[in-house]
Amino acid sequence: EKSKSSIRGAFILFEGCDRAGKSTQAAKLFESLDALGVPVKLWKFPDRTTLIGHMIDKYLKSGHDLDDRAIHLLFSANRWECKSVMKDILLDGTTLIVDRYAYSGVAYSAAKDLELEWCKSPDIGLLTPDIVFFMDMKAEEAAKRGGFGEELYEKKEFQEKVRDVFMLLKERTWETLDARKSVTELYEHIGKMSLKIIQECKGLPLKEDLWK
Ligand code: Z5A
Ligand code: MG
Repeated sequence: EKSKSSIRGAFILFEGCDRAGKSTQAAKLFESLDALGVPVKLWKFPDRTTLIGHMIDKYLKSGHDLDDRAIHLLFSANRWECKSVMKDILLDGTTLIVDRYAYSGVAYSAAKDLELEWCKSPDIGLLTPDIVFFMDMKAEEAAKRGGFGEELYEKKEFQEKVRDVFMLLKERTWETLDARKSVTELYEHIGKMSLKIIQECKGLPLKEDLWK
């Protein structure tokens, strides 16, 4: 058993469609918290470093024909295999910045017309983020940014469907941000909000009730 210090880290999540700037903001937040001496780690899903992550990586890069439900369950399994390590990190007092999570899992699969409730069910009971920065932008505009179209899901019409599902998943922990703003302008808000959440989470129990 881990020693339970009363001060835990915050679970800060970045979600959104492709090229919305999630990884850019996650890295920026990591650097500035780290520079402030806040214990912090950065995590990305899919976590392509694990065995399951390797399968997902292969699927995304090759467009390898895999049953939609099977790949959905692999993305979810990839989160479950990381849960206990993420939990230990947070309970140790380290803030975790996560780049994509179960909301992406549901959004991309439901956009392939799998039932929303079915898509949510394998992730029920995962760690619950304390705040979700939802980077919102139309696929049309995101497509103008670099690197669009290299992987399987990077098609405009599909990304619009993904965005529609994301909208259905909004909860009160969500902060919707206009992802068309400049990196600096977005970060000003994200940095401030994150420091506030980190303070608020201290002493609060860690939640493991995603979608319960
Ligand atoms: N997927 C799934 O199906 N199920 C799941 O459970 C999970 C994921 C977890 C791979 O994800 C795929 O997996 C993804 C969802 C699916 N499919 N798609 N599409 P990924 O996270 O590995 O995807 P990615 O290829 O790394 O792209 P991304 O994460 O979507 O991009 P981003 O992180 O949001 O954007 P970025 O890399 O920070 O920025 C993109 C570009 O825009 C870059 O050139 C930046 O310099 C630029 N940028 C960033 N911010 C700005 C602003 N504010 N202004 C102008 N330009 C900017
Ligand atoms: Mg990214």
